[in-house]
Amino acid sequence: MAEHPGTTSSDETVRLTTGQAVVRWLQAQWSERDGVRRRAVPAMFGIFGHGQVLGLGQALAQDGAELPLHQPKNEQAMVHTAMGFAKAARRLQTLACTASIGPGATNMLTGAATATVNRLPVLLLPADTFASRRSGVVLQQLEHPLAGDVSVNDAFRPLCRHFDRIARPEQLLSALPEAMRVLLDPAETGAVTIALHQDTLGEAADFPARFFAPRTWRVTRRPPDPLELADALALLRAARRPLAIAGGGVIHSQAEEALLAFAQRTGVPVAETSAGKGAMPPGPLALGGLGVNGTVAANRVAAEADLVVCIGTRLTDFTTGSHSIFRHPDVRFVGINVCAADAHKLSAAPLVADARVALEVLADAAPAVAPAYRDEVEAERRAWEAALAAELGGDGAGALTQGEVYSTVNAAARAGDWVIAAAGWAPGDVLKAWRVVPGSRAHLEFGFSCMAHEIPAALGVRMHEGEGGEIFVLIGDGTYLMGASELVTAGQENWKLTVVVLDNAAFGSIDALARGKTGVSVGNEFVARSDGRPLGVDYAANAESFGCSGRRAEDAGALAAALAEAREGDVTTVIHCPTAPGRPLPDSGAFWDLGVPEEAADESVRALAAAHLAERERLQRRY
Ligand SMILES: Cc1ncc(C[n+]2csc(CCOP(=O)(O)OP(=O)(O)O)c2C)c(N)n1
Repeated sequence: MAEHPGTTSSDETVRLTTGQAVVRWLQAQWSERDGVRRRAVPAMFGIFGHGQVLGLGQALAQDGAELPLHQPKNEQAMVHTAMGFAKAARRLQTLACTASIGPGATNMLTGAATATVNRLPVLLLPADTFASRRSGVVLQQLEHPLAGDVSVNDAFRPLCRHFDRIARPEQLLSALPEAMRVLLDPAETGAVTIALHQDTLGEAADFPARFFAPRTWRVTRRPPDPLELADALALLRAARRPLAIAGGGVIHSQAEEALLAFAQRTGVPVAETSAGKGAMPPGPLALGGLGVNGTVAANRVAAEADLVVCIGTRLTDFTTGSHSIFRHPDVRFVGINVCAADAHKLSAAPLVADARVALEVLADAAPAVAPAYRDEVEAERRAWEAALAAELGGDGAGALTQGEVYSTVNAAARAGDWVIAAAGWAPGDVLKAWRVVPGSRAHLEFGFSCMAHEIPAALGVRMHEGEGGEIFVLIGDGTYLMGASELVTAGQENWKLTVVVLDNAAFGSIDALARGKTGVSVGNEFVARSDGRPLGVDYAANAESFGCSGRRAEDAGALAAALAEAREGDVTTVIHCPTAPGRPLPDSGAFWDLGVPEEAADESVRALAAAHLAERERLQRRY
């Protein structure tokens, strides 16, 4: 990028407003890993209001030549877009998101939480009240009865990995570098918020010109400590039935090849978490998803594992089956993670290190498993694949099933494609049933499982990846209804997606969960209050109204044809698939602790609760 004039003399200053300084500084920031350098924040998304239209809008117009502004249709959505971009960039880049004071800012809260939970960097720049209080209570200001210095932006504090508020221009000199440090630190990253007071944004100061010189942030690969490594190797040598779990950290670290080499050299089978989907290519040692949304094969091997090597995973209760999956009486854990808090989970022997470096060292030093164990694992994998294949077909009654939709889309997937899912049946089903074609990638946001993450996140992936492969978005009708408006942005920016809407006329997964666990379901079907008739939303027509191509597919053949057409076309396609309700894929066999109603008038509810408590007693272990 062009350097700004005057960066050579150490005394030189440049007079800029706070907004102009933010815009200039962001353009000068680069990240570097493994010798490859890229812009750390190559673009900004924003919806303007009175809070930042003058201070930041003017700055972008004047100084933002290399910080293009993109317009989302909802502030929450743009944070999801930044997450998709960051996931595709393996956390080495992200986007800035700016929102106005008040509702614009609070619309970003859900996005902030989603990013932080998923350990994905996003830079949020909400406008804030008048620092000078000159204008009194500004439009959209919350007046807190007990604290004069609180604004709605304080709600970001628990949702972010770093929060700051700028009341004077010169505070940027320390605030911006600290924000970037957190964003690019693999152990600390998540949402970072810098709240910008509305009046401060327009206030000018003499900044040292050197502050705006290009700066490269090196993202290092933390090597394992020799003592921690020795402990991990001792455990691997003693293990008879080891299992590895690949989490999102494997993907962020670009450790897929190292993982495969480790597995092939040692024979240690690998199961994946949602964030780690696609870390291990399909093959003999790939057991697929682990836990509640996992495969029977992975869960059976996990049940008898005497050593679990957790790589880049947060070990949520969906992965651990609410602490019920690992049942070997003497099971031990190794935690490979750049984040020490994760490395220590389940009282693991910690190996606080970059996943790729750690796996490369372990692959050279760890022993191979016994052939008999390898055969046993292979038998489990084959049995699962046969059971899954039997379930992926139609239901014989003509209606499309969820399994048919996934298998038809999966059959259309090629190297260079992506699949994205976040809430409802889709992320669990993709974890369980989707084969990530080598050379393609998956993004399952199941840390926060935020409905309406999918389409905006897919835009972020497309923005990062450029033209080329297909980006398949698998969503339920409920999720479409919650967050389809970014389809307009897709057309506006010419970012092509292929969105498959599974229409079961309900919040189907929650409906099934409620019925399965309590016998009753309240408020989950999409029916008219007056007479219970189905709402009959036409999702294809809705998408057409946004400028997309809309298709309706009622059987697998029509879906395959629509997918082929979508690939050939150059606009976003939404394929509306009415699906048979209540036919999920084969159960993983894992336990999930939802809690129980301890009192209920209905005997059948009490019986279900008692059965759940008995399972909890039988299966759950506190390590
Ligand atoms: C923002 C948000 N609100 C609520 C939920 C809880 N929730 C999880 S899945 C789901 C239903 C999703 O319905 P749909 O998109 O139709 O998918 P289906 O369950 O039918 O597969 C709900 C309400 C959530 N995950 N995210």
